[in-house]
Amino acid sequence: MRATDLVLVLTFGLGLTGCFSPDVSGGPSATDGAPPQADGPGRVVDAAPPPIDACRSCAEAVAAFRFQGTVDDEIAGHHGNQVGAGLAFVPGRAGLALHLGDDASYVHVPDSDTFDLTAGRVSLWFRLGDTPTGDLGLLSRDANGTEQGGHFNLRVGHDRRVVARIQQQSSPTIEVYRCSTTTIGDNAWHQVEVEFGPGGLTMWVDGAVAGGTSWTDGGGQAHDCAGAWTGGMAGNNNPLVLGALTVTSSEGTGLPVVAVATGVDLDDVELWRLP
Ligand SMILES: [Ca+2]
Ligand SMILES: [Ca+2]
Repeated sequence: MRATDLVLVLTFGLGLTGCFSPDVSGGPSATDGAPPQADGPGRVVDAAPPPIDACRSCAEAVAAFRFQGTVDDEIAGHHGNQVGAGLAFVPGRAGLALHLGDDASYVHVPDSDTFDLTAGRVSLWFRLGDTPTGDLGLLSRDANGTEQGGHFNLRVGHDRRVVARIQQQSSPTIEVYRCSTTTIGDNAWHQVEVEFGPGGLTMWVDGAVAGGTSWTDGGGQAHDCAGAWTGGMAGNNNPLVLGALTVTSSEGTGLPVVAVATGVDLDDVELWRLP
């Protein structure tokens, strides 16, 4: 186990059940309950409420989870599996949202080669509820270490800052973070968007660029949030997990999960391919 992941294990051990809820709209979204409709090149419109910002040059919708009573993908059949008995569908920002009710329940989406985005965009909406202390895993396509390339995860950190991490198989391992400067402490809907690839790595929270320069994890280790990076998710054969992190899992399994986002509501999780 790498030192970084060991720190994360320790962090999660202290606060195993985190949760929050996301909303993705800064880009292409589809209207809840209706099939996605193209609105210009590669864009899908979210009818209500309107997206915070427009999709930045998206080329193709890869997956979209609206949680209208299911954990199905409405783009290409990358349907999720409900793990645990604590998931529920509750009134969300548009239609229903997914509520993560306990520390053993999350969504597991089997791996797909179409998730191996060289240039891509991940976005979602979340709402913190009665969340425990510790990290709250929003989305993870990760595993312990970096045996495979392109590991990615997105969380609300122990300090309630929004943090994205991407890793690359290398020697030594390349790890690049993006982190918000503001903290999320309310029970309102927030959107996080991350774009990666040749155009660089950028994260937006509620439409504003997340401009933190460093983030200290729950284990006390500081991480650079301003490093340049142009890699993507290529080479990653891990499942897509929603509502937890998989930073200690075995490659390709998504197990075990940590930092389950207990108490968080999630909505409009979207993956896009960028040109
Ligand atoms: Ca929804
Ligand atoms: Ca990893």
